[in-house]
Amino acid sequence: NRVNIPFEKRIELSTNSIAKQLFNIMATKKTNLCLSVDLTSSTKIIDLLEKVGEHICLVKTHIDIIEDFSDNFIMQLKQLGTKFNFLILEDRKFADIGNTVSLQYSKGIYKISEWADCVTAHSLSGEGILKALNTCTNTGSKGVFFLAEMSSEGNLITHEYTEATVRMAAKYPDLITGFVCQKKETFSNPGLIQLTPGVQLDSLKDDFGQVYNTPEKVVLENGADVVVVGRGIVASKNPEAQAAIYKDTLWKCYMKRVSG
Ligand code: 6AU
Repeated sequence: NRVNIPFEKRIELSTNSIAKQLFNIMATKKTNLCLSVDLTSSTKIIDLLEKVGEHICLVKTHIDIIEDFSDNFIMQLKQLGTKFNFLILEDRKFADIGNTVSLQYSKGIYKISEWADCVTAHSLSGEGILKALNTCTNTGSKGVFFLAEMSSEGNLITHEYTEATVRMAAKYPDLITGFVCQKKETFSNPGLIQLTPGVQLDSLKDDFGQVYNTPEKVVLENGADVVVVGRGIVASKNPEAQAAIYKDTLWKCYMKRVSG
């Protein structure tokens, strides 16, 4: 079972270079925490990452919510990634036809393909989306977290949709880093990474349908490899201390999972 294999053993089972790097970072830094920096100020994002960079394996951005975006921000973000050894996931959730996605990925103001180690994408519009992302040239290695399930209440994803998504991903072993999903049964390939959002220690839901689980539930029961925490850290009074708490709690759960 993939969930019982330690990250360092899963490196060689990966066929995507970002998955290999991420497994390696998690194993060496001893953290499976992904911070979702859902802030609208680039200076606030940089300040926060200076404080919490040591605790995370991955930072997740929504680049289109930033009000003072600049190329300098990207440069600083990349520098912090090198300094603290974390990767960057742009949570763009591409969902259009392949041709449009290839433009959204590499053009416009954000030029995502030039700086994001990996991106998220929906399977809704079909395989063309993966074909497009695969064909687009970028500067280094790249990866895709494919959305197989969502955390929000009343989402329209069915079991059949999830299964078809996993089958679609299997055709692009070089490109797929893993799945954004909620359950360990969703896929079995130990070379792929389960990225699970919807985690908070102090809350069960928000006002817009987000559903939260505990670290124990998502890592031990539901098979999460990398856990996404946003407001649990970002909106807390002391993000630095909170990040350390999430990191320790999540890592303990992972250690229990692979040793038991
Ligand atoms: O911890 P939160 O609720 O403050 O933030 C959760 C983050 C948000 C969402 O856009 C994202 O995780 N997310 C995703 C992702 C990562 O693709 C999928 C999903 O099903 N639920 C979800 O919340 O930035």
